[in-house]
Amino acid sequence: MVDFTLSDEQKALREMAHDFAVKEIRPVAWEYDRDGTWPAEILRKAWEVGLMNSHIPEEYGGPGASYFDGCLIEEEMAWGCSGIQTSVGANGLATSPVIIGGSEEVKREYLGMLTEEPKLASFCLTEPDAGSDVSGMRTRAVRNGDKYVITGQKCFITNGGYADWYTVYAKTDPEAGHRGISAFVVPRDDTVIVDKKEDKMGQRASNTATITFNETEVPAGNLLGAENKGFKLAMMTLDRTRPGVAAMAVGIARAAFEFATEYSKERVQFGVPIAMHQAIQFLIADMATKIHAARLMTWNAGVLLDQGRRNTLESSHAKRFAADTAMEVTTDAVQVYGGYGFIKEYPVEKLMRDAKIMQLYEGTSQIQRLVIARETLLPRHIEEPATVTA
Ligand code: COS
Repeated sequence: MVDFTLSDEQKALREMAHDFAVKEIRPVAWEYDRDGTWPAEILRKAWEVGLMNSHIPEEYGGPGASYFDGCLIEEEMAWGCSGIQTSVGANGLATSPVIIGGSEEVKREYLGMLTEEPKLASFCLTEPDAGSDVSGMRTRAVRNGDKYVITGQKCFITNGGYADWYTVYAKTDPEAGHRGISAFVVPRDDTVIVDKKEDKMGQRASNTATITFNETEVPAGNLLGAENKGFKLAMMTLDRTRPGVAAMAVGIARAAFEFATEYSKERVQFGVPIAMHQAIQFLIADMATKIHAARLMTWNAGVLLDQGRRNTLESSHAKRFAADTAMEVTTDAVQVYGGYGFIKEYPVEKLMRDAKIMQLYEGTSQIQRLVIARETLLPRHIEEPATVTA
């Protein structure tokens, strides 16, 4: 049976996340955006109430929330501020490969580290010359006895400047393309250098850094999954995290939609509130439909994961549609505000800037279309175990 009704527990969870966004995030969101303030205190509070690390299983000290429940949280928190939620949620991206591929010892140590204290971890895949083309990465990991030595540079790393450990992808067989990549857990030490904090268009409260690994040594046991299977681990991770990004995009779009709707009832032109004009009504109607569709796609992609099914296609549908929706809806919200929408004193210009990254990170809208086209034209039947531990 298909039923979109939330259970009482899910309603309570959504309400809790919404209250947090109202009380802790919204009051500072525009100020943090202006100043690029690192939201340390908000991260600590989110950790305390269980809105961080939601996917870490209970056996490692986490709340063990479902992917669907994660989507409910991410929409509400991003409604508050998607930059702050990007920082709150980034542990989910870094821990997913550990949950899928880490040994029991690695899970206990590194997932435990995040649940015992409000610490951070970052996902290091992208490089200056390897963005969409993951297999073009140059970072190397060389086995040396019972260690791997990692050397290379990663960029656009969310929370990179504040992370205590990193999930790092590196070439272990440089001649083998995507079949020569492995993933590792790398604790931060003196050989891990934070090179640069980016000054971004939007999501300015989140930290985005360049990280250099300078002959960083990790125990061989920090390998995630099998050697040379890191590409698959990255793709399985993105299948699991893209619904959360889609949920955030829905949150941004909803925030813009609410501001625009309220404004359209107050702003008077030609003697009536502009909401009385069909030109505005049609903009509002299209926003509402797109947000509704994006949320349903997001929920669908999350539910499939909770059922233990591969959701590559649905995850890309949701990410692509919700990200494009966030961009379109925030742009239209600025349009509803007219000239005022372009002014920083009004709320929607921040949302339009924030929305842009949704079409870029965790795979651009073009990469999502590429995945959708491949899955549609040449459906793959990948046998995907729940974990890929060697
Ligand atoms: N789950 C499991 N395995 C997957 C998979 C998935 N979702 N997608 C691909 N694979 C496997 C394939 O089955 C194939 O396996 P074999 O080695 O056994 O043949 C392998 O991975 C390579 O797949 P493919 O040929 O599709 O790889 P490509 O390099 O052509 O394309 C894209 C992969 C472009 C889709 C991928 O590189 C990608 O998603 N890029 C964007 C990266 C991204 O999101 N970056 C943002 C960083 S995080 S902020």
